[in-house]
Amino acid sequence: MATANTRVGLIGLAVMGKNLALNIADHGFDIAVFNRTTSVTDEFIKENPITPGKLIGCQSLREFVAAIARPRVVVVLVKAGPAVDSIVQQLIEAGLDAEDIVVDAGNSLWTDTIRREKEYAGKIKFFGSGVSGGELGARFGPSLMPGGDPASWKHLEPIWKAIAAKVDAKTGQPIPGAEPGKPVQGGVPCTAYLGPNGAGHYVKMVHNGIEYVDMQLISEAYFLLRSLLGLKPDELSAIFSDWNRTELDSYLIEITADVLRQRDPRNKRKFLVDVIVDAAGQKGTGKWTASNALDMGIPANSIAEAVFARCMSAIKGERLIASKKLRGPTIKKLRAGTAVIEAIRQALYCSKICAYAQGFQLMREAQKEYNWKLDFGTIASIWRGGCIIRARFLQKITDAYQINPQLVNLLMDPYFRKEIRNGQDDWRKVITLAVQQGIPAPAFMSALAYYDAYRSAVLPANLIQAQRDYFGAHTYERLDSPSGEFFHVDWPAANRPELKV
Ligand code: NBP
Repeated sequence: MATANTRVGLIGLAVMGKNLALNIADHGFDIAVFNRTTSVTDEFIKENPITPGKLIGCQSLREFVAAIARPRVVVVLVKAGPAVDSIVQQLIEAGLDAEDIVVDAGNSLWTDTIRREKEYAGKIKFFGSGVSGGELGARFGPSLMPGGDPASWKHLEPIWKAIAAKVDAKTGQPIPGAEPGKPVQGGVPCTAYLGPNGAGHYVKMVHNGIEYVDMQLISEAYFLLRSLLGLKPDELSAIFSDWNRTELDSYLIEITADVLRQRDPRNKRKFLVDVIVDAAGQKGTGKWTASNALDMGIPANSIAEAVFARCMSAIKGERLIASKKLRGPTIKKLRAGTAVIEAIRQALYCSKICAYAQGFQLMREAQKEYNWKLDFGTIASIWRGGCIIRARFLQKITDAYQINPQLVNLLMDPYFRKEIRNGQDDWRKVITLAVQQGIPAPAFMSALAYYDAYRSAVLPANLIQAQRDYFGAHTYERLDSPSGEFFHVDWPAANRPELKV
């Protein structure tokens, strides 16, 4: 029987769990590990004989629970959904008690986290934490988004702060240099307590919704550059590398430059991107964000558009048939001048600002709905390093919310107002070009529609209200009467002589 010589354990040794366990061990914490398929645990222990903190492989959940000293911190990284409940039930049966903390670090739906916290109260303390950064992030420093009972956070905090990505305190730039067994020293950790129950998982979901738009915008920029200028992938790679030295400096732009210069392993004369099927997959967190925006009545149209763009890409068979039947303009190639490239860069940057504005607007509404007090400056600051959307401009978002924590919309911040003022002529030119030439750019267009609608004192919704009142007696408010006073007209022309023509 194992003896309790550690405070932390981890369950689920797939991509994320293995790497997070090694990261925890790198920081000197002994850690007990368990995986449902026990051969995976054996291999993991065999492959990693020496780590600064000891890895304790367990063959059963009873052995696992016994290996951890109370109060236990058990990090769960199994497939989101019923597997989480199944593991929690089994852990309770194996001996976890009311003082022990189960940290669900998977991509769980925030409402499940709220439900689980209540359901398991008195048996264990259930805590939720988003983890972003993929395999490498988990291994060398992810962005961690914890939410739940503050007393549980106190037990998790030293581990989470140790293993999180670190950024420079002054510049907000990620501190590079982590290696196996040699964690980064110093810097500000990319984690902070975000709020009770589902707050951490909610923020992680919105992070993923923004990630969907970021990726869609980059792919639209790539497609426009390619379609309009006829550039090859390695030439496009050079452009993205250049952009990575501007305000667009970010992990996703950096990996795009890498992806575009990658040759096909089967045929080195080709580029890999050209042999990859143009049908994007999705696991659901973008859809959750978009459908939550619909539920709450928040105009996160670019997030929804990015999800729909993946859906459109996935009906490749239909698109192939339609491409032979449906006519549009023939694309006329432009000369590859720097002006077009810069215009597309500006369009990408302005659209990106709108995507973040939508994500933060959504979180603002959610905090009212769930009675959270989200600190948007802190959220932006813990996304500066470790996560997939890490980007230089997150420092600017951090600054914007630190200057004005009550900021209603990111677009109203003086810095971002100026950036869009500078870039919007180019943004509009690029969208005009896309429309004239018949090149799909749905996220660019939806972001501009968001910007134009948000800055409009008057929208055509007066006509919608009149139509609604006409066919459904839904009533309307008048500009010349106090808000909250509702009117109805007996519309049918038969009853209203002045409507007869
Ligand atoms: P997966 O999401 O692919 O899950 C595989 C793990 O879940 C394996 O350890 C598997 O055990 C275990 N598991 C399953 Br499936 N059903 C189980 C059950 N009923 N009881 C116990 N264990 C069960 O792993 P992942 O990609 O490492 O992701 C883990 C979590 O982190 C997920 O929630 C994911 O959404 C989230 N996440 C993933 C990434 C990423 O880049 N992959 C990034 C951020 C967050 P087995 O070996 O016995 O099948």
